[in-house]
Amino acid sequence: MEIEAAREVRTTCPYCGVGCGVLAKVAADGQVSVRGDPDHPANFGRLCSKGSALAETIDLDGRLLHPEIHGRRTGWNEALDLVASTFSQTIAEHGPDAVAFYVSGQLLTEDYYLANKLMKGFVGSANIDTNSRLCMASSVAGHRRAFGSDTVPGSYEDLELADLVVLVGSNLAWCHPVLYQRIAAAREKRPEMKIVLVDPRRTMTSDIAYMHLAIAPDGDVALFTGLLAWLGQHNALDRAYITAHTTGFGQALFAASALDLAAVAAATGLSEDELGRFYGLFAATAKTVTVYSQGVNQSSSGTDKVNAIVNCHLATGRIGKPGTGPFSVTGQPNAMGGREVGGMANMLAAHMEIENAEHRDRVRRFWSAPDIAQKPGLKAVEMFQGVADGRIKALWIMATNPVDSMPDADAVEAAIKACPFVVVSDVLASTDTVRHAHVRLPATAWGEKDGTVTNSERRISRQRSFLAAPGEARPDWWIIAEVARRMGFAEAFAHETPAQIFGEHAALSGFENDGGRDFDIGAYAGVDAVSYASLEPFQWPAPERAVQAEPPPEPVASTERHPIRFFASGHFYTADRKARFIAIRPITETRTTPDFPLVLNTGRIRDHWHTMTRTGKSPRLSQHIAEPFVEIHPADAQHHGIGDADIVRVSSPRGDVLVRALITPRQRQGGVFAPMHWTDQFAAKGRLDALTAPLVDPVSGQPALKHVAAHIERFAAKAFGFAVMRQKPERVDASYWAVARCRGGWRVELAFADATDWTAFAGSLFEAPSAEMLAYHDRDAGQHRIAAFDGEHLVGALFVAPGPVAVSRGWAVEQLEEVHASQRERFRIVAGRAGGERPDAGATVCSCFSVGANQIVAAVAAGCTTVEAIGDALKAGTNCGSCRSEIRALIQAGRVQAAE
Ligand SMILES: Nc1nc2c(c(=O)[nH]1)N[C@H]1C(S)=C(S)[C@@H](COP(=O)(O)OP(=O)(O)OC[C@H]3O[C@@H](n4cnc5c(=O)[nH]c(N)nc54)[C@H](O)[C@@H]3O)O[C@H]1N2
Ligand SMILES: Nc1nc2c(c(=O)[nH]1)N[C@H]1C(S)=C(S)[C@@H](COP(=O)(O)OP(=O)(O)OC[C@H]3O[C@@H](n4cnc5c(=O)[nH]c(N)nc54)[C@H](O)[C@@H]3O)O[C@H]1N2
Ligand code: SF4
Ligand SMILES: [Mo]
Repeated sequence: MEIEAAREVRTTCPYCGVGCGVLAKVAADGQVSVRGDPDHPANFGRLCSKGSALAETIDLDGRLLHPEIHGRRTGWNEALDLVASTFSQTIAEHGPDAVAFYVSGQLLTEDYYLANKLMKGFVGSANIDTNSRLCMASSVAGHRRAFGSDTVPGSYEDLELADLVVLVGSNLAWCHPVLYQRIAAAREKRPEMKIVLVDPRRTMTSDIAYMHLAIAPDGDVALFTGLLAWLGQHNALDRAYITAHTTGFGQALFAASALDLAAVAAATGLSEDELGRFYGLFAATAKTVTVYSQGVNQSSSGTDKVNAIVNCHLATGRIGKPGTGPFSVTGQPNAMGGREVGGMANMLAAHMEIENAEHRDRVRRFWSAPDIAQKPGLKAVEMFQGVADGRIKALWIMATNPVDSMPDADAVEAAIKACPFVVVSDVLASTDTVRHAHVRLPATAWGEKDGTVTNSERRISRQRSFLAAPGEARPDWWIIAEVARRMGFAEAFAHETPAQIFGEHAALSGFENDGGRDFDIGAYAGVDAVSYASLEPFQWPAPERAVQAEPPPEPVASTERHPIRFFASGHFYTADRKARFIAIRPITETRTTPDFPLVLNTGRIRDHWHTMTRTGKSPRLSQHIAEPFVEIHPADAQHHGIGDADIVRVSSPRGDVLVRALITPRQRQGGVFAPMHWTDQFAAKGRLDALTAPLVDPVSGQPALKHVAAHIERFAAKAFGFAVMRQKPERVDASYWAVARCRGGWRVELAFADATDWTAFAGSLFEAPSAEMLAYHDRDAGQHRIAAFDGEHLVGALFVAPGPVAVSRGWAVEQLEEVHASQRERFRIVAGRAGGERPDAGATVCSCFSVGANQIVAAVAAGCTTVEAIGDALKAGTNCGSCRSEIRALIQAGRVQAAE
């Protein structure tokens, strides 16, 4: 037999905006493995837990493999014809603004470019918006107000060169783990480097922080306007930079001076002493980078937060120089690419402005477009309101799951259900959004598709396919081009490869661009297939001309590894080429009420990605945190009568969820935090966005997803349960359930409002009528254990108790893969204290080597006092390193205990 040599393909991770290079290998037997690309300048070989587990997410389980109309399988021709004719007809009858596309930062640039071209140039409406509205819109708006363009000035290297890194509303350790690791490594080399974390919660990122400012929700505008005033008072300004390269400083400083330090302290919930120490540190450290993310963007004052931060950098001239700059880190793998193609309702293409007639004319001529959109379209929240009130009659959703991720998600779901025509392009056959589509279009997934993405430091990298497209799945760009052709725009959508699309996009960026527009990759205009195939990661700008025309070349390249930086010597993209200070007055807003007295803050966990459509497939990633939870401060928990591991109902005026209580002093008092990831596919009632409000930032239109008034109460469960089983349960008849993938099958956490017939319940859960059932019941104690066997193999086991079930999760999961040869062995599952004879590994900390918290605690007790020693003893933390901050926290907790 001939053995095929394994192929290794250079591609890019499809998760976060760090944009790590990945080497994917398909072995001769078809097994896929991945490792970090040592030559990629984003990660130099590193990958986090999610990147490392990519091979576990590419199976075909649950994939949408054929086009469907009203749930019926059909061929591409029929589906595409129906989409094209319905959109055309709707436009003919009701005008171009009666249709809309809702797209995603997870599309590749080529897909995104065509979607935007079709809507803005050929439909003639700007009703294309994207989940980036929920993610990056405030940064875009802030950049445009200050710089005249949506430019991220710096590079990742600046995070390593800085002496002070201020992380604002960013849980870098969990959400941009490889960047976090780069900073942690730099700090290990230069211990004088300091990190300040500004976050209402003490997240895992605080692990490397010199100072954690547990700011009050939305206190950021006050914090940074206070800083500007302080810099002014303490003579810590770069007057030369301000004079030469900026306008509006006087007004900004005047506005900032409206609050004195005591008022800033009141608005931020920080002490004057804390403020003084932070302000002094900032003033004294020339090499400062301020990194910010959703704690800044997802706010009703998001754009002001961005400009309050940018103001401080402009005032100190800390921009564009090595180790300096405001740095908005992007969430999705192609959030930046989406901005480059103008995929938002208020942008055009190639960083041109829809409000600018000259720009519209230029794009129209370049595209030979009949009907270029004349005005901005509906932004995400308005778009779904437009769907709800019937203004939008045909909607096409691509690569996003708004029924779970949009604020006021129940209203969004109702709008989608009522919309006359909904098309969804997705890779899965059943998500909370896909299930409402009239037409389902199967898209190729990561590993099957080709194109480019741009990461947070403006670096464009190739995603390359290494797997064949399954079933009839097709790339998103192909689907869009086919629909466009069928709508009568064949000439403008004649592209046959992603390379042709990228070449056109690059050409537009350079078209009539004499240096007046920041986004210019004209060097790649009309790139040929061969060059595109071997395209190396590059940072923009990459203009066609070697030397820019007057004004002098800008941005300047540094001498180190030649990263490109903007704005060291001014040359902003405003009319006078000066940056604008924005005068900002902080407004303090109280959203809580006596009925909803707590601030609900929402966000992410380390090992899950958004609505879990991919990470939910990985047993390793699903073990880190296996159910939805709410973090509550001990004082608030006590006040509301909530105990650890209780089930809690979190409600807002819009809806409620049922989640597990996690009581921790890491949470600020007066607020609670819950993750956004759980959907109807994974939990009984975990869709967090059913609670969030469609309240948006007035400038950017980005929703305030981190500040929602909420109420918590203990759910009075009569019984709790835990089960493991081979097959995913079809239906779970319990008030609370959360299902997660595990090795050998699935695990379910349960809680019940009333006791029930447990044997019958187990039967319905395992759906194995012919299985041998073994049971142990202690009715007085409310303890029940039921196991079902198929010969020597466990089909499922259910453990019920009156309080949170104490069985070892790790032990129970292992039983699924073990052989239970004798009746005696089988009976052990239900007899005695299940797994009691073996130590429980505890909640998974290290996903790569499946090491649990209890194992680490035991190793600490046995004398391992460093992360390295734990690594030597257990291997934990030695692969991707994403868990190193958690290991360090466990070591510290061990030390505290030892000292007590
Ligand atoms: N593991 C994982 N990584 C991801 C993702 C994922 O789903 N999972 N998604 C990616 C995407 S699309 C994005 S956008 C990024 C998001 O990355 P991050 O923004 O880092 O993540 P979040 O958890 O949404 O929010 C960050 C922090 O903001 C804090 N915060 C809340 N309110 C405030 C406030 O008023 N002020 C301040 N200063 N902080 C506040 C929260 O407590 C939280 O810790 O992550 C990306 N990376
Ligand atoms: N409460 C709360 N809500 C939030 C946030 C928050 O912090 N708090 N964060 C917001 C932010 S920043 C973001 S970015 C959003 C993310 O929210 P979503 O975009 O809704 O989340 P995903 O789960 O990433 O959805 C991606 C969808 O695309 C599908 N898909 C994957 N690959 C492809 C492909 O190649 N082609 C196609 N056509 N489909 C594909 C997946 O199966 C999935 O259904 O959530 C927002 N919502
Ligand atoms: S940090 Fe992790 S999730 Fe983000 S791109 Fe790198 S490997 Fe992927
Ligand atoms: Mo995002």
